[in-house]
Amino acid sequence: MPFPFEISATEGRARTGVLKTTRGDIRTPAFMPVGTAATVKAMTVDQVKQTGADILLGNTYHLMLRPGPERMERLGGLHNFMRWDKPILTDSGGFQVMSLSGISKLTEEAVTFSSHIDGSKHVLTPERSIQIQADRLGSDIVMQLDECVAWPAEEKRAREGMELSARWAQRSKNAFGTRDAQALFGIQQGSTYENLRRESSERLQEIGFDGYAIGGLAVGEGHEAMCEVLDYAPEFLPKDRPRYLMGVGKPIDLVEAVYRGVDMFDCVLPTRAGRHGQAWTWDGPLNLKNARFAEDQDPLDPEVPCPASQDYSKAYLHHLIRADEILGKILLSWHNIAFFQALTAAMRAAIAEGRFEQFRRDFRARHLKA
Ligand code: PRF
Repeated sequence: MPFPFEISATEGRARTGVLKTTRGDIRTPAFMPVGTAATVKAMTVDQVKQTGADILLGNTYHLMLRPGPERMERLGGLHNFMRWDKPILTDSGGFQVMSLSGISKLTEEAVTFSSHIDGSKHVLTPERSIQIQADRLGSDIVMQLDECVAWPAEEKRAREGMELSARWAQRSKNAFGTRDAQALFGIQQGSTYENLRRESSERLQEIGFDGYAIGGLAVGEGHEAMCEVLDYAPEFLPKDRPRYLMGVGKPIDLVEAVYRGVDMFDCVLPTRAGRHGQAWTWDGPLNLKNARFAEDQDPLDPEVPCPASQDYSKAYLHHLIRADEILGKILLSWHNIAFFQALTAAMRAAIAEGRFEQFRRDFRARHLKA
């Protein structure tokens, strides 16, 4: 395994530890801010670093369309291009094809799609996705190409997607080979079917990956249904490798997933919500557009170690958002990313100190009270 994963404490199914990469340690549970187009929207990499993020997520789909993988390689890879020297995990592209591109065609061989930018036609195979991620972008953690079946799905359809993902897992592994300084993660699929999730996990483990993701969740099934799948899905994966729940989620989703044995997360929520005037706090989400903040002199959260959280009044943020000023989006994105990092840091500390059960109870009581 290229990257040791050292679990330092557990409480029930929850774990805390460190994934040690050549570009630095990833403290788990970890939240990865999303840097879709080689930028965490509205933030400098120095700001992102200050929030305590150990790793960013990048997207094959976006970067292969613009600026293009070969150009990216000539420019020294994604880290050099965007000036981020810590680890980067890249998603493989299939999920973004399904959610963003025009007409797409899925066959055993590849996914063919037209660009959401200019309509141009592109083909992504498992092998090409690995080549773009590992060799052109220079990603530290590479994801296999998979198929995320839409929810709800009948079992037959869910099985097809799981089986195609398993065959693409093998092709991805063959294309990746073994590397010292880069990791490859497999992706469990199977929709809401326990037998499919189990079979998916077994097939991935036979191939052997450096880490394992849980895909196909947070696609419309809702928090309760997702938690029901997470009651069993992480347990099917190896205890000694990191488990990554893709595209999740709200703070309550993170807490409940960590409780069930998940180690890593990514989501556009903090930055997207920030651009729309929503601030996430220990007391839940706040809509800064709301007139009740017009003369509120308090900061968003004096305890979140971030200038955006401590130094600006809610009245000022309310004004910036109402006036559609760029700074409003910047400050709320910054605060939200800092809050998500504070949340994962608090979970790590709680697990390390054996009080995660209590943390979860307190969090639920405070966060859901509204
Ligand atoms: N597969 C991949 N990326 C993803 C997902 C998936 O299932 C999801 C589902 N929440 C988000 N991002 N490759």
